[in-house]
Amino acid sequence: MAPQQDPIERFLSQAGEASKVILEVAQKGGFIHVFSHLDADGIAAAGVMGKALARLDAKFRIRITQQLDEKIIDEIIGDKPQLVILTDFGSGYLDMLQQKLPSSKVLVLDHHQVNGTISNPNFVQVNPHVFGIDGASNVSGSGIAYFVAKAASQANVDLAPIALVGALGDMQDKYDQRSMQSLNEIIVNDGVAAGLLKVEKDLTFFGRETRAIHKTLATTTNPFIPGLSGEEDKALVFLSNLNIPIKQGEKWRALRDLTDEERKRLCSALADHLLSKGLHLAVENLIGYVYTLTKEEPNTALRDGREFAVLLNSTGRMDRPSLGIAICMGDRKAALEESNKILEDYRKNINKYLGWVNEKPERLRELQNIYVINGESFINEKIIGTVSSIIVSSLANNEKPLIAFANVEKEQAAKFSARTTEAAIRKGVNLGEVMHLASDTYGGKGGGHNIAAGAQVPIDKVELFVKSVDELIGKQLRGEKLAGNDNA
Ligand SMILES: [Mn+2]
Repeated sequence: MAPQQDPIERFLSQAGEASKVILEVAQKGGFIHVFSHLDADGIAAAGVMGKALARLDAKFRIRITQQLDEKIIDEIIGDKPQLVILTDFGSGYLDMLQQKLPSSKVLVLDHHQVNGTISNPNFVQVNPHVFGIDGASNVSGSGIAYFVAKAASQANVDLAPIALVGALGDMQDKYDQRSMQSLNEIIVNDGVAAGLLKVEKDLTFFGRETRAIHKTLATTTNPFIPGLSGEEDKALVFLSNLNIPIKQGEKWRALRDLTDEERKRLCSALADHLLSKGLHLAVENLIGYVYTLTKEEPNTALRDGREFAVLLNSTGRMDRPSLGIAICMGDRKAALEESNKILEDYRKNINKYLGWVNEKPERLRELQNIYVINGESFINEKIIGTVSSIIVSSLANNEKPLIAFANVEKEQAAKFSARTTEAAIRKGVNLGEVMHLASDTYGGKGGGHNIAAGAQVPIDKVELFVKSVDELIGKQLRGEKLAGNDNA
């Protein structure tokens, strides 16, 4: 199967096929259902698709769910849509979808690993993995939605910044100095050419648009800065020693408010500080690409791509995804004000959960090949993924994946979130494969990416599942092939 054509061209031509289906159904006045995933990327994907459909005067509705299961598919069937569009999920469930939706038109716009094959001619899948493009780092759900929207109408190029926000939400900025590559790079270039994005090198600390500088320094964990990370008082002293004022009148200054000269002073002082602690590698992580949405108001979370992503994520996790979608579709008044409040509550929750895990050492168990956190019914199952993403970067052994779970009481199930690092990936770990296989064995469902994956498992199978994950990861680390792997 030697591809004659460039993978990117083949991907784009498949996006063109999907756009034809949308145009056809919209023209006939057909009813379109968009289903998308609950995280920042899923919400951005739904927003991109929603805007594109609104521009076609299409009849549509959008629903956001945490996962795709048979119950949700049954609800879709009940509404008899002429077209179902799945964004940011679907590729893991091709068999179930085809079985349940034999006669509807279905678009699967997903970047997760593919399970099963498509035999129904009513199904069109746009997934980078099919073309040998890495879906974990080269395009996200929002990006795929963007390429389909752009194929439908060139006017949708103004959605490039939203597509980029989704990719940042999925942490696809993992190339040199946090740059983007492949399909994501095309999105960035589109946004820059349209005058909607500015890409520049700066300190990549989170909160450059909205957070007081000393807080930005104290909350930065990538890189971790000993003596500053987690210590606001020391960050204040550090800035004062550099003669960098932290306030302008009554207002706290954010990183974006620094003059070029102050910024240089801060960078070199931070570099010296890290070098004095022997952290040569961390110095390289200080500076990277930052993505500014130039049409957004300064000092708002929407101005910085990474902050925008966190805001979208918080609306989903706090059960208000429609706010996030409204923002992606252009709403800036009530929706923005409200989502700022949601973001604040979300941050409070995360801090509460991190505090809870740290309160007792036994809440972070270490097995042979993995770490395990049992969030019981204390950690909200919708936020367990965020909690594991934060904790995995602070673990003593960064080659051991972290598996965290919380109870979903009304379904008598546990929701698992698995996270690991590039170091473990290089040793052969693939969490998507492990979560898929182990959940399959114990009557659950799971899958995802090599570096981040999830599963839902019946509550009485939790211990067996954890044991199985530990063993499967062990096999991957020893270079053994896992049985039953049907991934492409
Ligand atoms: Mn995604």
